Amino acid sequence: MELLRTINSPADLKKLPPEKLPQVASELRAFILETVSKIGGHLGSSLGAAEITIALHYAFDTPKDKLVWDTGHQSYGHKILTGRRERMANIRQLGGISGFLKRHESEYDAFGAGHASTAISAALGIAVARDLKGEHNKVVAIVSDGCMTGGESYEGLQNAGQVQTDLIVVLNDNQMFISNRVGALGAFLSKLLTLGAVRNAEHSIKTFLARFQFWGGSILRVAKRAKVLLFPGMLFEEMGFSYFGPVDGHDVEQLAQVFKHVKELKGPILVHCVTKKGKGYAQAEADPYTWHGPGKFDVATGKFLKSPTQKDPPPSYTAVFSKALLREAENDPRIVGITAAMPEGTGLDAFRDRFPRRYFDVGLAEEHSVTFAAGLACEGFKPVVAVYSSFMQRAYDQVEHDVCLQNLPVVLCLDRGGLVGEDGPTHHGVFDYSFLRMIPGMTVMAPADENELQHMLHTALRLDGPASLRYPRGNGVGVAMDPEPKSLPIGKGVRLKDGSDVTILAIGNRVHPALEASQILEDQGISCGVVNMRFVKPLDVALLKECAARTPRLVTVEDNVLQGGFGSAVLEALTHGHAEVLRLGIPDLFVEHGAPHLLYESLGLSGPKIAESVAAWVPRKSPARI
Ligand SMILES: Cc1ncc(C[n+]2csc(CCOP(=O)(O)OP(=O)(O)O)c2C)c(N)n1
Repeated sequence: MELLRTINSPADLKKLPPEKLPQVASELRAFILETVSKIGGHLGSSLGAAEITIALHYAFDTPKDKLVWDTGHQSYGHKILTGRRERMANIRQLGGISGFLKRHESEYDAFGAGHASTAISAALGIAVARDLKGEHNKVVAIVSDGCMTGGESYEGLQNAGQVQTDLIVVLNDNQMFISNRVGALGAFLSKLLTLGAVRNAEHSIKTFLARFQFWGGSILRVAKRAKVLLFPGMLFEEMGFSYFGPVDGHDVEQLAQVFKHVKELKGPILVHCVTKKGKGYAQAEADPYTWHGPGKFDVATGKFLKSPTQKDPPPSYTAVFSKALLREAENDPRIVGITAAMPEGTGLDAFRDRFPRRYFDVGLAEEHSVTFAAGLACEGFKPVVAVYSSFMQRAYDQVEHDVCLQNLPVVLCLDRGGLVGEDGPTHHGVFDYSFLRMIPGMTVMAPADENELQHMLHTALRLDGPASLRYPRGNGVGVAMDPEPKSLPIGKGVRLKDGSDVTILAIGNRVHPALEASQILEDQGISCGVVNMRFVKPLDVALLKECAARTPRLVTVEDNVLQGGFGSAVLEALTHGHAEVLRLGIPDLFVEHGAPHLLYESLGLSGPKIAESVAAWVPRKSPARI
């Protein structure tokens, strides 16, 4: 790490001669590998973007020039070069730096991210603001090919083409998403590469760069335009961008030169860089899916280090969903499975392998996935859209306008509901109860455990209207699985335990912590009932009133924001002073990253913490009972 140790800001990087940049790249990779191997995190994307990162900071004047990274999972190199090398040791850990980009973390993080396809729009906004202020800095959006499949990227491109301000888009084309690339854009980009365009373009770029200094900017643009038809980037040219590439995204010296030159050009520019995901680590190059976001591993052998876990852990919710969907689909040919670029993450990969004709990976396009499902439902199919809770936020209008308004039987399966952990606030799935329950006609459920998940899927697929079920990241609670799925009564909760002092009304993956809490409370002499409400909507109002009649104190527990969530629904239903209600849930703030159990603990949502809150709220009957 001889060179990297001396780089504490991009200014230090710029002191190096260009021929030293390859060494910086290899040291940067080694550092990223060492960091991720110890604590897990995103790996392949940052390894692949090493040279682009170095060349950008070398060629541009950051932070005055703004780098806007799409998604941010490829930004480890950027963090290391911008003064956060020492802090990488606790990236994604509670109290440590984020695994994505955060404006408050560094002046070099021009725009926060975590969700895909926002960079071009954000960069255009920053560029237009620069123009309005009469300033002259450069703005660069760095977007990988997967993020280009999200509709917002095209919205940004077409607007930038119209505005014609100075904006550089670096397309980092590694031919991979998390999983294999899908979609027509990929086919288009691949065609450019198989035409031998990289080699040809390298030559033409060299001649182009050599001639550049003799041309004025406007002559250059005309000359470039004249070559449009010969150039492979016609799509982008047609959208008003000047296209350069494909460029070898691992030739750091050439990249730095290209960036130095394009930054002098006027108008929107797109530089198409070809890279390899996982570059420099053989295992990651060979299996980019596994190495997209690995856990701890041994760098030398590439072997994953097992953390001490239970001997036979319960299956993950994702695995249970995956299996349950297969069983439903075996019996009903109308079921189709839809994912937005996350087949493995959502468990839809098994469906893909079993029913390839009924499986659709639409790319990073959640909005499209939902309206596409609505279209299928119009024609009698039963679409299951499997998307992470936080990414479903993208498709809110589609859920409301295209699905619910037409009462179409689309099933939204929201994985990663609740606090997801190390990915942090961009990925926590803590808003869906609120944003779904306000839509007329929507059925909103959350299973308490993996067994209930299979029943809820079965139930949702038999509804004559839209439904959502949300379940958490990680393993189930270890309950026995019923051999056959069954339909649950709609809008009905179940009383799990009686109590005479207080009743906890719990939903989703807070049901089992609520049971734990009630046991702790019993030990303290507080008689605590527990209800698994199962449905946020329709809410079991009759059961609520029954509980209120038994114990005048009710506690709601959810891992959704308190604003408008399950507890709010309970309050709305219990008018006219039926009961006093204590609501436990996610407060009105964005929860930081960290291990889920630590986050649940710190927010008072673990079993013991729920018990603490309830005990503090329920008046003691007599000192003897304490
Ligand atoms: C809106 C949204 N949907 C899904 C994701 C999950 N996700 C993160 S990175 C990624 C793949 C991105 O592929 P690409 O842009 O090609 O980047 P690469 O990892 O290949 O560098 C996906 C699907 C996300 N972050 N945001």
